[in-house]
Amino acid sequence: MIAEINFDGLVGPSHNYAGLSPGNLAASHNAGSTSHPRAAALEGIGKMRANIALGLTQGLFLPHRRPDRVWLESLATDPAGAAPWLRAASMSASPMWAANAATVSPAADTRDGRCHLTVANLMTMPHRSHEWPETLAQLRLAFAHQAFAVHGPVPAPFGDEGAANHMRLAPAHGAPGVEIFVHGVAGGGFPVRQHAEAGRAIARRHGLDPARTLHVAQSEAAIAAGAFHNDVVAVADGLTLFAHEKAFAEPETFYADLRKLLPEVQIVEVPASAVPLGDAITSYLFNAQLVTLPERGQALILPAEARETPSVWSWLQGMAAGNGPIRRLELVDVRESMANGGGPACLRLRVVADPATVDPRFLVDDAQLDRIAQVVEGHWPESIAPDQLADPALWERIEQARAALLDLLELRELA
Ligand code: SUG
Repeated sequence: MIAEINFDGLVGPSHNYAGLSPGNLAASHNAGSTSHPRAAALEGIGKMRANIALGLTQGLFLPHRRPDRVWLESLATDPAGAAPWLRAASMSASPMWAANAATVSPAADTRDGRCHLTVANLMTMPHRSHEWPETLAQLRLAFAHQAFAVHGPVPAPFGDEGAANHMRLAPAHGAPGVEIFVHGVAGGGFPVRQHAEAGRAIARRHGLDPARTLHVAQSEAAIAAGAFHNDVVAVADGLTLFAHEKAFAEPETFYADLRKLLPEVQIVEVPASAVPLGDAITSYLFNAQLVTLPERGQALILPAEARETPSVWSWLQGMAAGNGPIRRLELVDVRESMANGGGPACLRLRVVADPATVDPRFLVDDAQLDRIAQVVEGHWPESIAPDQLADPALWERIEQARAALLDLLELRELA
């Protein structure tokens, strides 16, 4: 049975605020704050439980080795000798943002009838550039079944940040769809993280029909305002595209092309006059999980911050009361991740596949989440202040916490 599985990245025990992502305003603003890894991971687990309660299938990706000694070694240093920023880059818990793990094309869209995944190279930000080898190792285990084809990263210099810059619209998860690759051209003063050539290369690798694939540019205004990924200003599911008026460089052309391919598409565009770009970005209105519920209808799983932003909340209330496709709003509290610029949608990677073809160690239910929460409560640091990143006792604690999780999940081969 084909379903959409949301794989959430479990927040790792090294979660901290080092301000490593220029252009990500929340992360820059919170640089130097004290983080709370245990609370952060429990918030993420709470979000997974909320998804399960909605009847959705839930999967999990694991935190990576931190500090990343292998990466530091390739730079001829180690955690003790590395400059503070490099050490921080080796300690980031950024793999929690699973929307940046890979780009996924479901089997119904691909030439060979397999579900294709390309691991994201994340090469623009140093602290994320070393994620892909461990992500790839997890993808190769989770999706070892012949129903899947797992690809290595797109080569440099074409930056690729995965599903955060990819959308899919289809009448049903298992039906052929239209895939949309979104790239940046210019970002005002901020870096552009998704290169157009990366999307084109992935579409070719995945065997997508060029006639049902679109490549569109983000607007420079959106990137300059803090939309470092498309999923900060747009999200799609089923036949619904939910986007800010200022998300795309040429919205009219994009919408016309989309309507030609998918006449039944419903484009819910939020005007800047109702929700200014700045409010959309601070509230992460669009970094919501837009999901089709088993009993039909769509729900938007939003960060609690959406309710605290008056323009956003009033727009949402109007939308839910109207006759559009999105009628149900669910709020989740992922504040620790939000403070680093990662909302509900950043924390998950959608894979459309038969759950029976996925390695069950990467799937979770409430009972398994109870066991994972116990490991988090017993092993994750309560807090990390910036100066602790240099403390060998913290490195050891983080390494032991991950080992306890691998033991529980019987995934010691990832040690
Ligand atoms: O890449 N933050 C992440 C947030 C990723 C959000 N993902 C999506 N939009 N899909 C990033 O900017 C901050 C880490 C730090 O500064 O320590 C960070 O990497």
